[in-house]
Amino acid sequence: MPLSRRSLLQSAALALPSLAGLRAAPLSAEANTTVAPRQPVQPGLITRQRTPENLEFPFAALKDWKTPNSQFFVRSHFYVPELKAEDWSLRVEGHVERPFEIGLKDLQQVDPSTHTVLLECAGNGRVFLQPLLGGLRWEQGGVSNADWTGAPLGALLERAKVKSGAVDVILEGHDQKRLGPPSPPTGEIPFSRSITLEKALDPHTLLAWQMNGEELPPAHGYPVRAVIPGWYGMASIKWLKRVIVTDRPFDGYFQTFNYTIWKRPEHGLPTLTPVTEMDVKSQIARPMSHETIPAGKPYRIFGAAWAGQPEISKVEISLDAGETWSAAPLNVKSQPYAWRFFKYEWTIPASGDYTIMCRATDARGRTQPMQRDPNRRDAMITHVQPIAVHVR
Ligand SMILES: Nc1nc2c(c(=O)[nH]1)N[C@H]1C(S)=C(S)[C@@H](COP(=O)(O)O)O[C@H]1N2
Ligand SMILES: [Mo]
Repeated sequence: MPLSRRSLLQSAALALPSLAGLRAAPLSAEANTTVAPRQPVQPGLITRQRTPENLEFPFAALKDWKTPNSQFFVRSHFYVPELKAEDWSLRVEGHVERPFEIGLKDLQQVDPSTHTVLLECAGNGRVFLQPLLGGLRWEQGGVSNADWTGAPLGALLERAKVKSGAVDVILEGHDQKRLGPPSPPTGEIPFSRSITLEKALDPHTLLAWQMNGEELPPAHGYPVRAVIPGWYGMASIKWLKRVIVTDRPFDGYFQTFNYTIWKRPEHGLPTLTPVTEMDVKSQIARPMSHETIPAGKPYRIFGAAWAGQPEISKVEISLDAGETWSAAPLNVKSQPYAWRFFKYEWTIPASGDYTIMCRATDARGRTQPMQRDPNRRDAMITHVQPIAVHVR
């Protein structure tokens, strides 16, 4: 019996609720999971951890030489302390003749200066380690570059009159926590790190209250943080509380249990050594890994290189997985402690799969290695990374 138009519509309408039910099923299953999907708290940043909030700069979108504050990567171990500028003060003490305390207004009168300084987390690129290790799994974006305005730490140490025999300067943050296994010390410990007295007296070493001309955002250390140019990020203590001068090297948690690499001094015995100065490194922002790019058109490879204090003198590109290398033109803009952009106009020969690499050399003659040095444990990840692309 042929169905009338009307009964067809009726049967379609009857079918609808069951269809809708089918579609709804996976959605409600998702809603039942313990962690509901949320929007990133900082749009434009990649979430690596929600609590505490650890956020990666989207390196593939690299454009600005100075990273906007809203895109600057965030690395916080414990939490973001809620501090008020009016109540904040810093204590300078330890192996000094005249310990003192200073508030923000007075600190801002101490020879303010502005420097562009790149910060890179010592674990940037950790996701590329084989085998994978503990710690945050950064891809390429545990790095950013900004202007910092602050007082030179050296001027404060001068005021405190450092006693002879001083070697280290401990920087202590307001954030503190009872640490987990294995075998943590008792009680809460603040995030803290030491720098050498020599580094503390370097006129570029700042106690900063501004980032790119704005007051420090809470996540970046409000109201005052240290900026230790040329050292990996862990030394640039946020939410600064105390500066403690010592007459012996500091052996705190974050430079013994953590942020250390193996070195082999002359006697050959592996010696655990705190991570300090940055090594030379470069990264390709574009193309991205696994990007498909059109054949028969020129393609601009683009990225950044940095080495801490020494300037970048050369970046080379390989289009054949490291067999052959050619120099990539460097941006004119080059400054110690900041990154330098490079680009390379690639005339794509034919469709197929290509493995692109970059490697930088700095003014000290250091070049990125092809192989990972396992003595570096989970830090200082600078070996050359392959970017696989598909051309068609
Ligand atoms: N007080 C405090 N300072 C800190 C940290 C922290 O967790 N607490 N993290 C350090 C690490 S490991 C890095 S890489 C940088 C990151 O600075 P940012 O969050 O402003 O990018 O801050 C450093 N200073
Ligand atoms: Mo870090």
